[in-house]
Amino acid sequence: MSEAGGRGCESPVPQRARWSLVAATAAFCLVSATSVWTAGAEPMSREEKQKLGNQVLEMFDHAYGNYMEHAYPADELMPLTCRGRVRGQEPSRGDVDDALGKFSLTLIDSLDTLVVLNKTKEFEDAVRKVLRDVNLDNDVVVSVFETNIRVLGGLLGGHSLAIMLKEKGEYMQWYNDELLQMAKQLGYKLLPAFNTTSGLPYPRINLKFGIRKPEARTGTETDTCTACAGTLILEFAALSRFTGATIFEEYARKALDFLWEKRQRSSNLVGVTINIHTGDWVRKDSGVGAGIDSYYEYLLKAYVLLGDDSFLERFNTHYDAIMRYISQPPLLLDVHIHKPMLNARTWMDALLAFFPGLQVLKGDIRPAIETHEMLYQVIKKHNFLPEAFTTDFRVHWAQHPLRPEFAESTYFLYKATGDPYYLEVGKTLIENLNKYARVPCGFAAMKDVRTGSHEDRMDSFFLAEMFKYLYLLFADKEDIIFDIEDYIFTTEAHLLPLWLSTTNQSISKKNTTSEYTELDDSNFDWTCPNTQILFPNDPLYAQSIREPLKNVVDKSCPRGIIRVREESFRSGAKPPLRARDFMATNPEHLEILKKMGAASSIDAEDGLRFMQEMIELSSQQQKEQQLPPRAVQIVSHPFFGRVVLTAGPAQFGLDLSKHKETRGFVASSKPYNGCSELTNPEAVMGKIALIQRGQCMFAEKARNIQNAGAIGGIVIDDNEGSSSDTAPLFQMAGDGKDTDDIKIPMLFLFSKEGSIILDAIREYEEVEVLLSDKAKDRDPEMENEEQPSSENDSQNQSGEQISSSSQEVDLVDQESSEENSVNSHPESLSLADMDNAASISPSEQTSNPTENHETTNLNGECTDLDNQPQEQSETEEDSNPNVSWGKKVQPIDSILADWNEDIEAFEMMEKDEL
Ligand code: DMJ
Repeated sequence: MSEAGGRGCESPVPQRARWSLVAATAAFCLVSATSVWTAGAEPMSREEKQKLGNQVLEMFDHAYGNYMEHAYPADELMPLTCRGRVRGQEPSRGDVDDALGKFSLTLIDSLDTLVVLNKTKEFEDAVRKVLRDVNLDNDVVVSVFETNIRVLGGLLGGHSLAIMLKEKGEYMQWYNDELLQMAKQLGYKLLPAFNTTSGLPYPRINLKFGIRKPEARTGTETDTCTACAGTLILEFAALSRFTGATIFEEYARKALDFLWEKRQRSSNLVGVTINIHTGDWVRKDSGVGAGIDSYYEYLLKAYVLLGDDSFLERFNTHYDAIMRYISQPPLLLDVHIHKPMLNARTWMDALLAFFPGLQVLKGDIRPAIETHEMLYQVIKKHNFLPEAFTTDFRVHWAQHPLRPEFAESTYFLYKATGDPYYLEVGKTLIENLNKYARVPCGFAAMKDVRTGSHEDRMDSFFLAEMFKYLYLLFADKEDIIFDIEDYIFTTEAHLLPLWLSTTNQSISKKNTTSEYTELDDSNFDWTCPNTQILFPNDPLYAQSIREPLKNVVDKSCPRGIIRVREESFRSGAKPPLRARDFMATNPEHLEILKKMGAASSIDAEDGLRFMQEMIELSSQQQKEQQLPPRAVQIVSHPFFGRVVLTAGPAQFGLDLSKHKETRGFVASSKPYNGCSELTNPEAVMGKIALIQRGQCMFAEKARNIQNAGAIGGIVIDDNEGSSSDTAPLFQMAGDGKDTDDIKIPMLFLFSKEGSIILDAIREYEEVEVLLSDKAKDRDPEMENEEQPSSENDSQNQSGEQISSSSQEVDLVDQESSEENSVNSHPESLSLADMDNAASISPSEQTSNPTENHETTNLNGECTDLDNQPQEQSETEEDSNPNVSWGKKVQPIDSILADWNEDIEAFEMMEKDEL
């Protein structure tokens, strides 16, 4: 353990006194570097920083203002249809909806952001609204985790800043701990979730009926995610220490203690999901992203906030394991807890973008800079961080729900290094948000970062976190009305005061004394990061770390960076059979397969990996069959390209991926189904015709509108309420005849997306759209005209909305939309087919269809291959849900089914080893 502490860490401090000092120093160490930095990237002027800060304020106003005007008291804003998302009134989105408890989620999540952004008056109004309107006793089943981090955290953050303001003597003079009382009420509502023998909470709870009552409609779950059970301590301990009711901190500690006990002892890693009754790991893969992320975050921050050394010891133990097994700079790749040298995945999820920020708090700056740089390059490629991306930086899951993690890490890295490079990064984030996510009624999540299409969704964390971190990034001390260093950020960026470390400590003393005597200090890193030592006489430190990674994303070739196991270098040994190379017709391969698991532990390990790769490959194959969506971008006033709808292509007509986009005004065809010669050719001539799905083949519709002079067509689903949010896209198939005569482009929109265009026509009459394979940048002139640069302008902007009154989206439940959805991939390639595709290397075959396929040429450079996979298709007849789909049996599925037994055997083997 080094004692190289910064100011405040220099001399050994008695343990008890250290509790409060630790909290203060952790924050202190983050601020000191900003003044150290003197060179590197071009410094940003104070004016420029202020301009960007003001831009963040204006953007917040646009998001918050539209939520308050069009959605409140609903939980969230639906920015495309400009209305509130009320649970039960929209098609279910599954688990995502468990954050919605009919408690005005976005308002509560935004409370402390208002104060950070210096909107004290608005904060005062917002608190009054929460106290007046919010009901925490709804008959709704909510996620314990989300309710804790967003609502309990939001109330506590609001309370923390309310008492700070009250003490200052100007605002909130009337405030009498009312938010805290609400928080306590909510805390008690969550406690029944902990009624398990393990002490791990149930993942869901009914706010009115708890867990056990028959009306609760929950309590049968057996599993929860590690982060779900391990991300409670900050809010629960703060609640205990604010109120003196110790039970909350006790329960959260118990859950953490249990997780710690259950860590895999040889790797010191935890799995993604755990059985809340038995404590068995249900998913044994382990990373720092989805499902685990904030468990690690809360161990370190619990130490900072509560000054309890046992949390630091746990964190450091896990951190060592993470750096040993998961960190493969600049990548962070999931592994198996029992076999940590085995990668569990070939892709990373966007949630791990918080990790560099946590590494800064830990004081491990180098890998933080590396991972952050890699993530930034992925962002530069796709404008946003896709929900998941492969080790060779292709899109794996294309959505982006405006997550704040990358902005969070950018802020912490700037605080630690003072390197203006991170200000430029923040500027890019702001530009991209305004350019691609801003819609007239708020900011819309990206449905597909490749096409730029939107989803009717603006999550509350966008207001709780994104604007806070972006504003703080550009703010100087005097721009914030309180000292941010006196607070710690929860995982939802809510602010809790560090003085809690010395308040009501009885619980921590009670729970931790015995453990202290057993602590192994050798693993302790007691020091806080000292930026003077991190950047000794070298202000170019961060830049020198980034430099070698400059082109890591652009120059990467498929699968280039994945770790090669040491064993594969065993001299003389044959490299293990990889799933991507497997040929079912190759007897040698079959022989190797048979041996796996039988001969030696190395073979068994190869076997296990092989199975995992097969599963991975299978799911990748399935993904590849999902077709590249197209985009319908509304370009006329007041949209100006800001609303982008996800559309399905056609197997006939102009291929938009190969040709320039088609732009034109839209007109409804008559008859609307387009199944006979149009009676209104003058209306559709030179325009893009809107046609309703049904009654005849897609190709027939295309011919009819083409004959009437249309330059393109959009088929709108007749299944009311259907949406690309809940049903997979398909491509419109021909009619079995030669379709070469169809020259115009045809796209398909589900009903919900289609109704956005129909509503726009009702409201604005002239609606112009762009049909393309990827949303185009907006016209800069229009951009200037429409994009207010000052706070005041934002009101004008939000005045121009898509009217929600005419928008009627019928309710469809998840089940029925799933029934209608297309699950089969009739034209998918089997493994054997892939082997025959001799000109394409195995790694290329796993590429995503809409990405450029890169391979290495003789010069070692990456070149593009354009390898269009076959796509899923639907004809008009296919669309009848009663007609069964001709599913072609996929050899890989049957192979996997045969191997299920083997997989179980491998799992047993793993258990036996424990
Ligand atoms: C937030 O709600 C929290 O940061 C949480 O820990 C995980 N991520 C979401 C936003 O992406």
